[in-house]
Amino acid sequence: MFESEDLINWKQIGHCLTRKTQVDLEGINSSGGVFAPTIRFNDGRFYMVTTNDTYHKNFYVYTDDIYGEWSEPVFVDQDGIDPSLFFEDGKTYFMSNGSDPEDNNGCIFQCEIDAATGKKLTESIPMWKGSGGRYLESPHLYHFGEWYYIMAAEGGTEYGHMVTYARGKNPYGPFEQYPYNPVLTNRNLGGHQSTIQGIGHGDLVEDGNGNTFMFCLGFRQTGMWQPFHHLGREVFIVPVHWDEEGWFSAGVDGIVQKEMELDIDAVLCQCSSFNGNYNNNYSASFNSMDLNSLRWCHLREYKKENYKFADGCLALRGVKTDLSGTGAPTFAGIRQSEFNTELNVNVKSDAMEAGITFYQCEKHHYDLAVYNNDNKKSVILRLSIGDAVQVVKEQEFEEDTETASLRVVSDNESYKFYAKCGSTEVFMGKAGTKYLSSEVASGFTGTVMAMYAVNGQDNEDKWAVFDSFDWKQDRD
Ligand code: 6LW
Repeated sequence: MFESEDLINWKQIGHCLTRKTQVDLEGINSSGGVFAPTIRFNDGRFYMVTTNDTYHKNFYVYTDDIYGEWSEPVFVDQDGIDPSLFFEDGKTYFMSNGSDPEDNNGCIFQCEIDAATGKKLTESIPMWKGSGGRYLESPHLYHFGEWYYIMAAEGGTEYGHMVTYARGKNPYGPFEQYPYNPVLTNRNLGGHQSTIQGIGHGDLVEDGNGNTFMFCLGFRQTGMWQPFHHLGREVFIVPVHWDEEGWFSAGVDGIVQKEMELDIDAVLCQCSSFNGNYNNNYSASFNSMDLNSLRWCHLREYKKENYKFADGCLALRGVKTDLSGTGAPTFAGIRQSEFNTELNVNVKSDAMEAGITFYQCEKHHYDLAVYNNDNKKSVILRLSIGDAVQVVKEQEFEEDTETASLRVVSDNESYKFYAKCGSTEVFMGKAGTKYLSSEVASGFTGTVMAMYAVNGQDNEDKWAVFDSFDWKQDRD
């Protein structure tokens, strides 16, 4: 959850799903779990509606305090994914994607529910079949002036992605589609014209000063001729312009550009991608992030007994679960949100293995770690790329050395790994960013840079102490 006063600078304020009773991720593969959350507000209450794609159930949680805890899940008995809510005249409309039983083509279905219980009050009926693109998803309904607008994503969250819409006089339609659909897409731009691709999943917002914007997701491929993205999807904002007939257009001629100047009353903004902290240089260290920081990512479950933070150091106790499974290893990471990064950590470890990993999913990650084996302590660089898992270099600790300094430098193309476990720093190797990309590893989420620890048994009281964690990124 992020909040902003200018739609450009964002501050993380919390998470919606923080308890196993809301969503149980045990055993779920990366990019499983919840899909496409939508936030809506009505009558003093915030709602976050989403799909648990592992159990194929649509549900929402709600809160009356956006800075506090969210409710237990309220399930809605309608199929499909990418649900959304629309509130009007005391009615709550629930919509999600699906396929029309008549012709099995994509279709948006809608029903009315009791917002307090999720109980369906009307049948789910087909309301719009999109503009004809594949994978009709991510529906949202709006009411501006005399028209209801239904907006959706088509093409799938890859290079064919696009935003389309239609309008009608009734919340169930019939709807007439925008004559110039897709209203927003970069699918017709080659990488040489824009490395911003995969634009879809639009959602409209008004800034209270008469300006309308569209938020959407997309990704940045690593280079103009490199159709690979390893940072996951990112949030983009583009301006929306209304014409006299009540149609709207978005972006610049329907595309998302890296930056656009907008001279409007309330918000002078550069429309670009941002990741919650719209600053060119990001940094983090134990000076600014203790264990309570909202920015930490863990895998599936945070077993807090295995994490200690004291005197500016983070101590991790490994469990038997390692990075290659779908359990909950001891893991504390931050999302990598720029191509250019440098990560430096010092670690003193009694654990079987402990260090840093650049993690895309169970089968795609690069690990630079201290390994304790039969009284020999060394630093290893292990590359896991699908079924190819290899320790590509091992560097033994020099005598009387207890702490290893690990360093990783990345750019669009590669990660370079270094280790100092004696008198000099050693180059351990390099690995391509493309093998952590969604195009190679599949999935939707981006790379997480994390500290981790693994032990031979679950109850081994062996810890790894990271006494410094210094991470900086730079937007090119
Ligand atoms: C999202 C769906 C999709 O729910 O990806 O490719 C899913 N399409 O719209 C995860 O973002």
